[in-house]
Amino acid sequence: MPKTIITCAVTGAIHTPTMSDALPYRPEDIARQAIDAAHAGAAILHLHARNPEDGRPSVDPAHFAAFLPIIRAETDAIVNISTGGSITMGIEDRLAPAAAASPEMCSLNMGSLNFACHPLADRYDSYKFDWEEAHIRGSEGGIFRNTFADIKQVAATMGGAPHHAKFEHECYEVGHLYNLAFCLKQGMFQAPIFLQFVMGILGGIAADIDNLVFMKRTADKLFGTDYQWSVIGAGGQQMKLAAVAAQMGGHVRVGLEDSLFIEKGRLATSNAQQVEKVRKILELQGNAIATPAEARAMLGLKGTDKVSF
Ligand code: KMH
Ligand code: ZN
Repeated sequence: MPKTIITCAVTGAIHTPTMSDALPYRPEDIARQAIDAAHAGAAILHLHARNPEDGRPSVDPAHFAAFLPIIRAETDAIVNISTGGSITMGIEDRLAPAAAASPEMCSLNMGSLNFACHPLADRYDSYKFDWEEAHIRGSEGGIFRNTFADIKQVAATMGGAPHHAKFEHECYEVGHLYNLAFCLKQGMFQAPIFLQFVMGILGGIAADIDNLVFMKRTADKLFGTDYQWSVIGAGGQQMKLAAVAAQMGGHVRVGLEDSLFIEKGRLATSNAQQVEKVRKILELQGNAIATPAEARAMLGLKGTDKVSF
């Protein structure tokens, strides 16, 4: 069984500060939690930035530059910068942080979808910041746009010279796998590709084991054996799908971007707490955890000496 790569998605652009005191949005907190997650066993850090004043999702490269060097100085974890931004942003703006930092990896969303979280708004009767409620309720009318033109632009900007980034191909439903197969045939990407099955987002495929097997079987049909894959179980399914995926030879992603909880009804106190929990589960069931160096070799990454932060 290959070693299992743990990715930690530290803050994202969906959850808001009122939802959890543990959700980091100041650069020093994003850095601290990313470093702690790496020390707990995360080989890849999937990173978004926030406005340090009010926690609003940000794609300002300066907000990433405030924490990237700190993370690099303290861990050899692989930095994976999001090109997802948030659903209200255009692809040019979403690309800016990765183009500025030239990370070893960046995300690439393989199709458009409704990416909604509006039902969460009814859980709160007041908010820390004035942008939060509109952000949450606004997702009801939003589309997370990732057209073939958008995908091509991210692939062209980040995949070849000068960045040579490896993509975390985020697939929210089975059609996105077919989009990826088309783009692969167009020569946009080089094998081995790294798939991220994003399951449990309102607007995407539901997070259950049947669907995980369906996504895996479809990937086998489309990509043969020349691919690596990982799973995100958003919300309450996070640990269950991680445990099953690791037994199927897949990798796993945890982190407060994808779930604020450590178990049903109990908020996680940090990203590292989720990494520690998933690492314990995986090791108890016989999975060995990959180091950043092992993950680099498995994914064919360019190395930290080639980044720009
Ligand atoms: N923030 C979500 C809208 C990515 O990082 O590329 C999507 C997202 C995907 O976070
Ligand atoms: Zn993300």
